[in-house]
Amino acid sequence: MPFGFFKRQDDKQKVEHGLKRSKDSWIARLSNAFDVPAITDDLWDELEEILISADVGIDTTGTLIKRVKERIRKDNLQNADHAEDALMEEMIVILNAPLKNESQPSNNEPWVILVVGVNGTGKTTTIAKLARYFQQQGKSVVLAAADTFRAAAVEQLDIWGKRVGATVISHQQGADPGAVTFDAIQAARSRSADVVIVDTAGRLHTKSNLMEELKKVNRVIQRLDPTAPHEVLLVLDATTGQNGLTQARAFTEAVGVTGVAIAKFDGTAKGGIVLSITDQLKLPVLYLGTGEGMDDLVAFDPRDFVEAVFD
Ligand SMILES: Nc1nc2c(ncn2[C@@H]2O[C@H](COP(=O)(O)OP(=O)(O)OP(=O)(O)O)[C@@H](O)[C@H]2O)c(=O)[nH]1
Ligand SMILES: [Mg+2]
Repeated sequence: MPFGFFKRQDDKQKVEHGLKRSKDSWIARLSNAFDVPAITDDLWDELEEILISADVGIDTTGTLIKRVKERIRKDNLQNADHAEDALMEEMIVILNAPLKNESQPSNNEPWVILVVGVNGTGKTTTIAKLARYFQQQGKSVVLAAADTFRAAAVEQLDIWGKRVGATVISHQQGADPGAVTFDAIQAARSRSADVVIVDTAGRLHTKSNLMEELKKVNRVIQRLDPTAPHEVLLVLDATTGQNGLTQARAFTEAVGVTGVAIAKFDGTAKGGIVLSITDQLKLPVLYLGTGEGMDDLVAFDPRDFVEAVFD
């Protein structure tokens, strides 16, 4: 399991809030589409169009429709309601990508979560939300201000650290991100902290020197604890659409992404992107960011998500 993964009581409401724009567009069309007396080719065409408009992507849309058709044929179903149920079930199957974080820290060692992504996707905010979420579970958190590149990045993390009550380890701007990470893990050890979350500078996935720097941070972590990092969390901006897939592939190649957090989910009408990510990348979506506040984070649950879509 991802570190400290648990569902909060209001997660479902937050998912619904995150889906608001989607509800006003493709979700409304989706429920209307099944309001027909029988399953016809028109229904399949309509579904295809709606799912693609939701950013589910052409390939994943094709897979979904194929599997729904197979279910319909196998069980000899004729009713459009049955097609709707079948679509729900197949969406859940696709969203349940296997977890990738297999290693755990040895006794008393902190969990290390490395957070990566391109510029401005929502990394630092997501880290603050995660710190808050872990602290609410009684876990102690150390944040590593390893974005030493952007002016004010350290200050931004400091402010969040104070707000949520997490220790922030930082150096001067321009310092070596590996050295900050090293110090943060050592600090976490000496305080017996439960988890270290490493904030890294936003970087374009196509810039090989910047990706090399990230690999270096990863190596520093691995040298301190061969079981770490225990999670490499890629933060994608929900409004970026299919380009997120390209980013994910590049970061996976560089540092082995184990899970995805989709920030700014409240800002997109194309919530179908989650299906595209889990299907095309076989990476689990672990969290959704549903606002700018520190509690606007949802532990992603495939069934709750699909139920919110079809509600
Ligand atoms: N609406 C909304 N805004 C968000 C969410 N997550 C982050 N933001 C906003 O997105 C902007 C960028 O967030 P940051 O956390 O600074 O992004 P970052 O990836 O750390 O940026 P760099 O460090 O510059 O690469 C801020 O204005 C955040 O408030 C979210 O879930 N919903
Ligand atoms: Mg940042």
